[in-house]
Amino acid sequence: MEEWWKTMPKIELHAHLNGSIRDSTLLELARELGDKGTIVFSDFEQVILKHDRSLVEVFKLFDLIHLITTDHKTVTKITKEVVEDFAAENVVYLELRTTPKRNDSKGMSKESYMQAVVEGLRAVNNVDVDFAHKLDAEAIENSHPANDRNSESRRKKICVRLLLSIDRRESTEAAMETVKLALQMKDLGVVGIDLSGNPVIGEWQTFLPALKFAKEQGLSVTLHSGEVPNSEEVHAMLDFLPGRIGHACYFEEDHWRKLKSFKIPVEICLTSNIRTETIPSLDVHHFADLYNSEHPVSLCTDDMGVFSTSLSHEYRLAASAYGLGMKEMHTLARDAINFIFAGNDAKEELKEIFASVSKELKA
Ligand code: 6MZ
Repeated sequence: MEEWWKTMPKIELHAHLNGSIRDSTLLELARELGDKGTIVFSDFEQVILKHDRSLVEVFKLFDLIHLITTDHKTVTKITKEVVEDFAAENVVYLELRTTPKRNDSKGMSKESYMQAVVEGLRAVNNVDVDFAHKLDAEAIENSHPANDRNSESRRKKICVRLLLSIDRRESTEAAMETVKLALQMKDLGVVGIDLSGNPVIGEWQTFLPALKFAKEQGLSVTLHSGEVPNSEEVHAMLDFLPGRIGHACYFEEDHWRKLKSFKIPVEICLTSNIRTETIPSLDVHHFADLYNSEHPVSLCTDDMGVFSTSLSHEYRLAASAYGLGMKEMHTLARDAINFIFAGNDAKEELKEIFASVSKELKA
């Protein structure tokens, strides 16, 4: 059974790059900074090794992660590893989100940070990464002779698209800079914008101009919504009609009604919600109601490093908590194709992948 959740094809729509860092890499990077005297390693070791973190502690850990991940080479290494880890558990489509960071003292601009991310996608070598548009995919296929369409030994492939995150600490101008960068990087697989960061910080009105601009320019938008109680903001976010929303933990009756009538898909992060105590237990998690009312949902990891999880684990967890079988879980994974932000080519390719597994399940 364990193996089945790993081998079944899956789609990941809500994964933060720097929340998905391997513990071993985080420890290695922290140790290096400790040796250089930039941080006191022993202070951070405990934080890294702790696995049951509250929402407040999670954001403290992100501050540490950001201290550690300030050079381009590290960003490239993390990106490469994260994509490899998702591919290893048969994630066939990954929408990876990250906050472009500017760090003048390190000579890092938002653009150079994103270039380092793209370098990381190019550096993956144990699986083919289709991250840009058709041309790149063809170039990748041609570069591997084993990959011709008739070959039995086709290499594993993962389709990766990028979302640029606006951090709730940012100003309107900084958010706008991120959206402009996303537009500039469309040919490198950037398909949308995410609004995330500490949910008790920042005002919706600050980000609205940049998010509106993103939408007008044809970028898809997903919003972290309802991670803390904030009824007015949730209403404003739903009225914005984002392509998807993440979490939806502190939703009230009228929010659910609106969400369902607008049919906005929800990115569900079970382990994250339980660990951060935004939902007390799986039996009262809104996944069950949304699933039963056939509202579009997709299981996601959020931060597989920070929460010590994997997408396979999230599927196994949902199957056992809500009594769902392999066929239902396969359908759940497949139906996420309908709300990925990539275009029709990627959708068609994914449909083929899932259809071949459906046949096996029927056999
Ligand atoms: C809100 C979150 C988050 O962007 O540096 N992030 N924002 N809620 C969450 N749920 C617990 N998990 C991660 O990845 C790390 C950043 O993603 C956002 C935070 O802004 C965090 O600093 P990147 O790659």
